[in-house]
Amino acid sequence: MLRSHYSNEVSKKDYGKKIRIAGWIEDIRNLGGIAFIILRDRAGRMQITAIKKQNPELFKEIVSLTRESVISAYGICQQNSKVMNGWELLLEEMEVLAKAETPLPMGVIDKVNVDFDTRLDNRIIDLRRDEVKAIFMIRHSFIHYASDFLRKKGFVEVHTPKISASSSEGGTEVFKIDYFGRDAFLVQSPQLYKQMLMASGLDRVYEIAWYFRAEEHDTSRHLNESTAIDIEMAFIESEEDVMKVAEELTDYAIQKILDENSEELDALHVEVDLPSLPYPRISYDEVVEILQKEIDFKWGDDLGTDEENLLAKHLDYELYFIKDFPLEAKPFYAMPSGKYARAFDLEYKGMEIASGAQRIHDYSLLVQRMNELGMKTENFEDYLKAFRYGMPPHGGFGYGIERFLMRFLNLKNIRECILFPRDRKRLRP
Ligand code: AMO
Repeated sequence: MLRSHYSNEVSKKDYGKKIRIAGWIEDIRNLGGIAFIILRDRAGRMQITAIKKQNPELFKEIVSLTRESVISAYGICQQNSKVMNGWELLLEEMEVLAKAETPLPMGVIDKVNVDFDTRLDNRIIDLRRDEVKAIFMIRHSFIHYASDFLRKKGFVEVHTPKISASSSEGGTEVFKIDYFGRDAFLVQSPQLYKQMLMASGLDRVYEIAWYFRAEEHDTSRHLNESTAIDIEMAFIESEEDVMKVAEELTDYAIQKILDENSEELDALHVEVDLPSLPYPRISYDEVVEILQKEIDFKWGDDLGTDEENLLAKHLDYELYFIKDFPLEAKPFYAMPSGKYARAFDLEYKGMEIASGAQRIHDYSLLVQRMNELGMKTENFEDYLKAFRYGMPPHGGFGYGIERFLMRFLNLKNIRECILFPRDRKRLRP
């Protein structure tokens, strides 16, 4: 290997021994007879010290390298309480693995503000910055701990098709593609498949899913390609069983991130108070009452960004459920209860981060609802078939990964939370 230690793996027992480190040159301070090179790897930074008279050729080579060039350096790991980490590498050998072109399209450590588009256009370099990398390390933890939680609760990880013959959420917000001369769609969510799987006997499934949505929104909270944690569970008594999974998953993941990612949270200047369980439940009717005190809002109206923000201002908690929505506000598969749907949204600081419901499991009721909404049932033959041969009561949710991160890390734009965002304008890199 081109490295024996990451920067954070060196300990007292390595002092006085030869080690090999590798990474990107962040900075070079050449004082004439001695040079200090700051090398960055995934775990942090470390100092390489090169002394001219010990090896003039090597000294010349290292001080002439451009910033962000990649090297592997070998030498003695020497204790030095005055430098970062308490040690430095006294350079004996070096392999230049890749020279970086100059000038860089954007700086890595410079404090000058780079605009967001330049950052996204140069995302690979952007990701070298601590506060950007931190988002993706926390994202990695969130998905890991959410999966960990679900597996412990008996959920089986599945992967369902992303190319489908019918649209999953109804509506027009689908990307149509040419599938060997036939029309096909990129799925808006795994909704139809995860429900179908409830008739398979797997009982509890989850998917770290891709959503493709051709919505025209150009906002700070919408992506055209996003990821979610989707779950579906059978034999539930009500949507409360599903909400319990959503809140416990959130609580578990937040606790774990607080334990494991303190460095990254510091890099992002994020302080989090762990909300206590259970998260408050507010009915849509209560929301209407609160909103009507301030704005013109009728029962049945959609909760848009402005309404969600206004509501959040009236509440003194950060994570809460809104439940019992008007039936019309929710998709065809949500279980009706009079004029309400047995559906919920999980809100985080005034933004929906997850939504779910108990579903209709009775075939005739499902067909009736689809007819009422003017949907063509012949386009949903495979989905409907799963309801004809023994479909247990079930429910689930879709939990937006970027939405969660955006709120958890107090980020202003959802595009910060996905490596290569896709929005109406951006199809590159
Ligand atoms: P919904 O459409 O509410 O429900 O999506 C679920 C969650 O996914 C996230 N999300 C998005 N994030 C970023 N950009 C988007 N364009 C976007 N659209 C959705 C949100 C949202 O709460 N099938 C149902 C879920 C279910 O009932 O199981 C569904 O897709 O965080």
